[in-house]
Amino acid sequence: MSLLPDPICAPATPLFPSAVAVVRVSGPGLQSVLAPLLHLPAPRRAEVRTLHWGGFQEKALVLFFAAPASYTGEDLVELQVHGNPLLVRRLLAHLGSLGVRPAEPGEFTRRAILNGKQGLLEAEALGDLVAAETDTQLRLAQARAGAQPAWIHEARRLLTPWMARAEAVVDYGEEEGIALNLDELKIELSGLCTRFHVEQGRCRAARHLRDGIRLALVGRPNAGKSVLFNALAGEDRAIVTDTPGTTRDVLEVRCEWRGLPLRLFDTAGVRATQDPLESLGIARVAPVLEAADLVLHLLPTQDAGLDPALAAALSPFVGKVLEIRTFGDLGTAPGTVISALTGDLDALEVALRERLLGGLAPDACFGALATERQSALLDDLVRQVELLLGLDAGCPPELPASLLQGVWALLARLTGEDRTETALDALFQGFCLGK
Ligand SMILES: Nc1nc2c(ncn2[C@@H]2O[C@H](COP(=O)(O)OP(=O)(O)OP(=O)(O)O)[C@@H](O)[C@H]2O)c(=O)[nH]1
Ligand SMILES: [Mg+2]
Repeated sequence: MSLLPDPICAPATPLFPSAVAVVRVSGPGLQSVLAPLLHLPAPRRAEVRTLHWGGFQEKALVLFFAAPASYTGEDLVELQVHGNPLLVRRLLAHLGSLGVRPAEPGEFTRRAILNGKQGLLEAEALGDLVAAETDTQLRLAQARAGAQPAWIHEARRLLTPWMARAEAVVDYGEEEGIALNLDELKIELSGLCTRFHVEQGRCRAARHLRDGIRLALVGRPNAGKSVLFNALAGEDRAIVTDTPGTTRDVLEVRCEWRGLPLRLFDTAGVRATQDPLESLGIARVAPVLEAADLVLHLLPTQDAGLDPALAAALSPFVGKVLEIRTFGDLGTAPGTVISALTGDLDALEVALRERLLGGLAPDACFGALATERQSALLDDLVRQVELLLGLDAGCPPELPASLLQGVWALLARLTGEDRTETALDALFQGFCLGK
């Protein structure tokens, strides 16, 4: 029985009318598989070939990457044809008749990982790169796409000699009387633990940036919500007047403000009212608060207290409410004071960084771990190292050894070197075809 993977193909560009479309083929022995359609050029030399099939004749620019020097580690062919979706579908169907089956989403990258051409962390970064919607998200993904984080290498270098000893302890400890020097181990691990904590902080911040921040603007009528909404969005989206109760519907805009990817929501001013229209607008505020990552409660500097209706609306969400004093050009108040009208928003930037990024600047998060999977494993790593640091001298010698092996195994899961298929399955569910 042959264990060779079957050849796969997919469009690597969207199926829309465009100048050029790219069809990718990967698999072993593509020279002979594709022989009925074309004679492949020498590896890495772009050459034009006329492809004939089913009555079509298409001039294609052909690139051949011979195994193992390719994205997937297998023979890989890229056919650049005219960007007609029907043409691409016909070509893919013909490839099917040659025994090349359609690829699953992410299958090219899956093969790249299985062939050791790509690490799991880099593949996850690639997924983020394709999905990024703002400059920060692009930079964040690019910083991770290039290489494995240096701190993982450092952790491995530090742990390697200890791993050998741990194995000896687990295998022969009892008979041979071998034990780990726990004090020495703890000294080395405490530096590592500090580094893991730093990475945890960067990771928490990076996740906010990667996922985007749902930010709701709430306050009494005329608190300056819509002016701030427009200022953060960088466009004149919301109507602003000095009539209280101007905004009725919830307005939403996606933007990046000072490096923060935001999904901003402007809402109706909350107060007790008899006006049926205004009440309808106010009824729409609670679901926005519910779904928000962070609620900015805008309170004008001249206000002494809260309208009871507003206080009641905010009370279920106190944990995620940040108070911002508006109208800073007309008065002062304790706390974070801004004036959206004059563009004085520096205090808001500081407050958002503090609250969401643990005080970090967005670009300090570049290269940090950022997916849910990575973040959960990083937390597990910290817990495992903290368990080791908490061991006392009288513990059985196998305990530090097996905890140490646990740390090592978690690092391998993080980088994908343990080749768990479930991690790959989860990753590629979100991938597009041809990637
Ligand atoms: N001087 C000054 N005026 C402001 C400031 N922010 C808003 N305003 C003015 O206050 C009025 C109300 O601003 P909006 O942004 O529409 O207030 P809102 O909170 O959206 O009000 P509703 O939609 O009615 O709930 C407008 O005349 C704004 O120009 C500020 O920082 N300084
Ligand atoms: Mg408004």
